[in-house]
Amino acid sequence: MKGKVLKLLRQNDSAFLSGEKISNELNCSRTAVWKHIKALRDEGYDIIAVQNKGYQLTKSAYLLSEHDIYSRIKKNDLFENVVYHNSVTSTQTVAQQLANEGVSEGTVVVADEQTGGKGRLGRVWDSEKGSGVWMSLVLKPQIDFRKAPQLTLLTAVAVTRAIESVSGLPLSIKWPNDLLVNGKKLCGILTEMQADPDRVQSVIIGIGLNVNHGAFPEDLSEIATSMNIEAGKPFNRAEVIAAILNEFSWLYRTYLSQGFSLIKPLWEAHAVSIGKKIVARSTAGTTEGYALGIDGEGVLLLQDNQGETHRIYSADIELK
Ligand code: BT5
Repeated sequence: MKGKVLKLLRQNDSAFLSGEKISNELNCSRTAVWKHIKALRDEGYDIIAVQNKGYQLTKSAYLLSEHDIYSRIKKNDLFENVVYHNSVTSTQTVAQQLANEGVSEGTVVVADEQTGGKGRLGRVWDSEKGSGVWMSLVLKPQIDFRKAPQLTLLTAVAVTRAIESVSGLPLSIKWPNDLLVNGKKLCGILTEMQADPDRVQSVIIGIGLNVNHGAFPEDLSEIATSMNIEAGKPFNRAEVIAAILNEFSWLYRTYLSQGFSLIKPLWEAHAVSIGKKIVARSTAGTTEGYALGIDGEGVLLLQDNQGETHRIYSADIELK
């Protein structure tokens, strides 16, 4: 309900909205409206109240809260359950626990800080407090487990489109899970799955997106960037999250009904590694060659210097 009050105030675009109008819209008493306004103020929203005029949201705070995210998500979306934490070890772990407990598909776990953010293969994901979007999506797609990596590519498309629409920044996708701006990493995606031999139980998609960082620790400063650094201004993280979730939900629905074929050209339109000389490093070894593209399943096709084509399912890619 608090989220709905916030949504109405925001829709009113900094004009006054009467308590009566809010109570009519939300079918609750004016006392209840006042209680929610007070709670929003306690969260840091700057809402002024003027007699005979009503309420006005005076500034959009850069705070993050589940109500703020919820109030921006379009109706009838896949994502209706947002779980927000100030600080967690990893949103992946929290989301996996929730999935094990039977939470519904479309649950989103967001944290302001991660103390043990995870990359792939046990790497560390730097998740500074108050600066980024650290979130995990719980999905339960009825797909063959071999297709789960396609969801990484779908997520890359969703995040790319969302960030471009919110900020105008041009993003490129480096197969399989890096989003780059000006050659530096803005976002990483981690797809983890629990599956039986014949069925996927849950897929947890982790998105780590650098939003308002002004600078990075020394070990990352050469390779990482943020929306703030690239665009020269901060962004409201709840708006960024909602844009990602809104993009993701229609792409995901399209994917479930029509497969990967519609996602593939959207992915290719942003791919930076295709058509280039690359080195692919994986636990199976290192292959150098020419990235031909991805196949209909999202697998990377790499032609080595002897002309042999390799199917790469998972690797770190370095552009030559
Ligand atoms: C990834 O791994 O890129 C996946 C990152 C997924 C993070 C999200 S945040 C929400 C959810 N909860 C989690 O615990 N994780 C997910 P990988 O391709 O292995 O890249 C990891 C490498 O990226 C590190 O070894 C660093 O070199 C670099 N790195 C670490 N933190 C970074 C940051 N904030 N920005 C850019 N690069 C970073």
